[in-house]
Amino acid sequence: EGDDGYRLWLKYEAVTNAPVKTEYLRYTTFIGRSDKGEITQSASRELQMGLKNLLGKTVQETSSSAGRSGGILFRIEPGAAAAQPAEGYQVQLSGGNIVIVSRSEQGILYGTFALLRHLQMQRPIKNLSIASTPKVRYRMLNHWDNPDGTIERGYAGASLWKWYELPERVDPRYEDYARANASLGINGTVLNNVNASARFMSQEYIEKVAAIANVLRKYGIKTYLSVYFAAPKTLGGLATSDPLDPQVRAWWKEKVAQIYKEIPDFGGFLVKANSEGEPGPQDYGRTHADGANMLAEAFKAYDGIVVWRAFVYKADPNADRFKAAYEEFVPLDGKFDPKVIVQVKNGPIDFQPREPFSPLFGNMPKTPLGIEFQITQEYLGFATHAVYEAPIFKECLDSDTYVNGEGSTVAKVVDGSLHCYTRTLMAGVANTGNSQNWTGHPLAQANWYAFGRLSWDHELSSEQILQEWVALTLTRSEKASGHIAALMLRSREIYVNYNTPLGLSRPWMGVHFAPEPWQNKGSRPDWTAIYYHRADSSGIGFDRTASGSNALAQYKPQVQQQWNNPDRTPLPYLLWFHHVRWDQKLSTGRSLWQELCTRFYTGADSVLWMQQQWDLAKTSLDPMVFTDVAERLKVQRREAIWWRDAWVLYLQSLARQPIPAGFEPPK
Ligand code: GCW
Repeated sequence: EGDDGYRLWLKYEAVTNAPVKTEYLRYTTFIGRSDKGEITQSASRELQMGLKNLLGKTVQETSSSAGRSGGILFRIEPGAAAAQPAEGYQVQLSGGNIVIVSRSEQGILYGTFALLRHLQMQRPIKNLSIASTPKVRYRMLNHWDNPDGTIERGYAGASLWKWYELPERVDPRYEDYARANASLGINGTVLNNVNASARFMSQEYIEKVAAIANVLRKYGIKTYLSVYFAAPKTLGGLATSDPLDPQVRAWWKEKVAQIYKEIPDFGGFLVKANSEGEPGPQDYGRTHADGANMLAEAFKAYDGIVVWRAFVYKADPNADRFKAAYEEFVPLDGKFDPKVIVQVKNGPIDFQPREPFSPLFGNMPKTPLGIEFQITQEYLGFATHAVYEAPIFKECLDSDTYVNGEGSTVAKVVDGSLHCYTRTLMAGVANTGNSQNWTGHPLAQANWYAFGRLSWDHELSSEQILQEWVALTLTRSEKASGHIAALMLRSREIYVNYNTPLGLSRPWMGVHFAPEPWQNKGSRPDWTAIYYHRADSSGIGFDRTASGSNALAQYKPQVQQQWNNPDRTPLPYLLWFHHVRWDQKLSTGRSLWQELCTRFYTGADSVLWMQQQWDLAKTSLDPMVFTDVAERLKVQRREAIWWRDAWVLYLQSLARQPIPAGFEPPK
């Protein structure tokens, strides 16, 4: 019987090492829990289930643990370390017990998962001392799930949410979903697509949503909804959806009240407005702030928030899409209601394999800016290519904006420390679906894991997170983990090499996963390939310096200096900012054309190396997982060649240069 991947990183496999097991048995004779909360109840249940599997033992819960030792105690101390976020926790040895301390029930739950992680990794209990607090307050998944069960840019099956059978039937999988998220510290989820259906605002759907919220609540997760800005008109029958219209405002107020009646801890709204054809306040000559503030007003009496996306760009062939969000949003800094968080994609364009950080970070000091990452692999090979994304997230978070001098990283903007705001948010576009293993590609589970862990603590390293995930999910063999870690840590760079080397980007239309660099027609000028790469007979790349679109001017001078001179621009960013001649010599000693070819070819060939690494781990892996990944790597190899050849053949028609020696020309 093989592992179908359903249990993710919560497998709780039996501890077989005798001394470790003996130590664990000594500290797990009871669970001491005196409060009656439903979140600590989940924690206790998880612990019981975990210990049952890890140690083969049934552990009873008791409310009277005074004077006893050898157990695990939950201790809620509302006054403790009041300066710390309530969700933080400490797990340590005290009086012969393992004690999990927090100000809140949620913190106890997170501490419990930290302890279970510790036990799964078979670390010693002697000297046990784990303390952690989240750096970001709203740690959310965004599902792009539609009411008909499809998922926009989803590659792991259909939606987890079975709207047709809700609210009566509550799929047990919702609880496993909640457990997985809570184990990472995720505390919010937006159930539906930002290209939102107004249907979610109907009483019928609010009741369905409430049934899911009832499950998630037990794990400290709040439920949010994406809203269709024109709902007052389409659903409410009003003549307008103008945010300054009193009737419209009253409609939203009423709607929010209706939601809170069913979901008393409702999280709030996520809004995509005036973006890619979605309606919004600009339809009525109003601003994003007018729209967001109207919704914020409807939440006045409640805890909920409004998350307003900054993903906007107009279909202007002469404009640079790179600059659009900054141009629309920076003038609104300071105009948003305190209940609003503006959610910004990590890069200025659209979840490309590599992007510079969005210039909005640091340039709206009076507005809480949340960051949006994409976990689902829209531009990263769907669910067939192995791409470990933590390095993408980290690269952005660690980028220095220089807004308050050196060290003003994106992470410090996002965690609020730079501009002193407390409503901080990190969102990830989910890669989950109803595939048995949740994410389609078994290794894509690591991306969900990495996002969650980073949303809690962005200082964790990609390596550290990966090591954890591999040990919890795939194998504890050191040798095998070494091969898997090598493969995964290099996977993003390899993908970039065969897909978009040297700072190319490819957010064009079509199926979003077919190499069509020649595509020059689309329903909008900025929905073509040539708009982005600007290849011609002289060279390739988008000039964003003063001689071009001057998008660079949106960054602080220190950042501009990194990228404004083609001779000094680091190669990974070169074509993001410069149109470079084919025969231009680069720092590698090769011409641009030769360098591009070298990257396409070595990138595609590196997939062979990935296959070798995976094969070397074989004997330590579950056969089902091994085969699944091995077969996907074969597809990846084939498609890497497909990408390479498409680019090389197309670019060769412009560059008119031979394929460098040593590389076999495409057939
Ligand atoms: O990346 C693009 C996607 C759209 C998506 C949009 C967005 C939900 O191709 O599918 O729509 O971004 O983020 O709004």
